[in-house]
Formats: sequence, structure tokens, C-alpha cells
Amino acid sequence: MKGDAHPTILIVGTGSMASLFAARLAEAHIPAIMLGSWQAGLEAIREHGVRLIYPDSSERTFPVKITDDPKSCRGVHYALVLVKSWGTKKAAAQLSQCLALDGLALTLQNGLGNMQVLSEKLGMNRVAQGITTYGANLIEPGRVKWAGEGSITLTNQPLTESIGTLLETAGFRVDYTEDASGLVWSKMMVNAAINPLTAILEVPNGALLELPYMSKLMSQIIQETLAVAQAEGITIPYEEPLSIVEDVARRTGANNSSMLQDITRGTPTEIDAINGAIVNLGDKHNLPTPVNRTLWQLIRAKAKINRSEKS
Ligand code: KPL
Repeated sequence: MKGDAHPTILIVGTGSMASLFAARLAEAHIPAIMLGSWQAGLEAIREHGVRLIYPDSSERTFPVKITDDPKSCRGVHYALVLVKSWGTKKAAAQLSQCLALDGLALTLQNGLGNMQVLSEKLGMNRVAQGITTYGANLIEPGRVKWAGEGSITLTNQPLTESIGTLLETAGFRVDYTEDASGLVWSKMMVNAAINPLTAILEVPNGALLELPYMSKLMSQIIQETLAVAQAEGITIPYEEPLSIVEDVARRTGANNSSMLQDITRGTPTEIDAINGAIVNLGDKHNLPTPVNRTLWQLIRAKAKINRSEKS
């Protein structure tokens, strides 16, 4: 199909996941425009395009339009929100200046609360929830290594199907579900069990399957998360959640989790929206979350050390 047969997709963000999605859409001739505020990312992509290293280590460059001015994207119908959870408020403000009144912003971000922040600014009808287990490592601004196969799960509604079809055309695996909150919590459980452990140990995701005590620790994180989810009235739809988490760690084995990448770069992590959110909701229900709490505190401390080393 010719490029101009597809609608334009606005990608909010210029980091690893935003770059992965931009490159794969460009490869399928689906017009994409990136909207960001990270200077190094903006400059690199403007100058060189997005450089994608495939799982087999081959590399291709894709020219992608990029801007820091939301007004220049006015009237866009589809947006993918791929900024870190701490940047969602800003993304919502940017989108409020450019998303069409009948448009849709799909969040594929990690953590709890993104959908709410976006809906407050854009209205419930213009926001949809999805999750993804695709992973990517930012090698340098605008140059990203795709970590391998994953999947995208979207909630079942007419506009998400249009955007889902575009993502499938770009080669992503897309599934649908009726249960949006179960979806977010399932992904949060995966992130809660993988991200802080890999960030503290400074190992890729797959190492968690090899190292002593990790399986036990991941189980405890999952048990605490399931208890809090249940108290919130959320069903996490897996009979064997540990095997789901281990499966993601296996499939993204060579990937450095996003939290390890943040720690390494000295940028803020998403720990507050993941393990921190589980602890806060646990407190609300008087449920103990000692393992999540410890990891939350350790990551905040480690992030502080790394940030001061980099500055
Ligand atoms: O979502 C991820 C992340 O790193 O944030 C996973 C699925 C764990 C892939 O690395």
C-alpha cells in the first residue's frame, strides 16, 4: 500500500520505544511524526533520521519527521504516547494542542495513572489504553536496538482497531482485550518484577532466569501485587503469573530493562508509577508490601547516586 494511503501517526516521545515505533512505521511506509522535547533526541533524529538496529544486528536508517512544536501537528487523528510516566502530564498538554477532536491518543506506557492524566486533559473519549512487551535499548540519541519479539494488547473499541491495524501493518503483533484495568495491572506486575531487579543488579532481563534467589523474589513481588490488585477490584487474568513474567524475561532476554537504561543514563526512573504505586495502594488497603517497598527505596537511592555522578 502507498504511504499516503495511511493516516499519519503522531508519536509522542523521542526515547527508545518512540524511536522503535517510528522506525517500524516508517519501514512500512506509514507516515509518522515524532513530537518531543529532549534536545539531543530532536537534533539527532533531525540530522540522521531514526537508526534501528534489528535483533540480527543489521542496521537501517529511516528519515522521520520530528518537531518540538505541537501546533505543527494540528488535526492529527492518531497518537501513540511513548514518553516515560513522569512525562505524561506534559504529553497531555502537548496533545491538547494538536489532537483532532475526534482523534485518539493511545498510551502504551509503563505504570499506573497515565490514562487518567491523559483523560483529564483530553477527555475519556480521546484516550485509549494499551500495553506492550516490546523492548528497545537506546544506544545513543536517535539510535536504538530492537530487543526482539513482543506484543501489543489494546482494549476493544472502534478507534483502537484502526490504530491496531496500522501497527499490525508495521509488523507488530497486536491482540485485543475487553478488560483495560486488568491489562495495565498485568503489565505493571511484569515491570514490577523485572525492572527494579535488573536495574539494581545491572543485568539484562534474561539474567533473572539464571541468577540465584531471583525466582523467589519475583514471586514475592507478584504475590504482593496480586493482593493489592484484588483489593482494588482488579483481576489479573493469569493462573501462573510467575511463568508470564519469566516468559517476558526470556523473550526480551538480551534487553536492558527501561529502568536499567534510566539508571545507567542518570535520568529519572518510572519506579514511582510501578513499585511505588503498588506500595501506596497497599498502604491504602492496609496490605503489607515489604518487597516492593524495599525495591522502591533502593531504586530511588540508586537513581540519586547515579544522577549526581552524571551531573
Ligand atoms: O517493559 C519493559 C521495560 O523494560 O520497561 C520490559 C517488557 C520489561 C522489557 O524490557
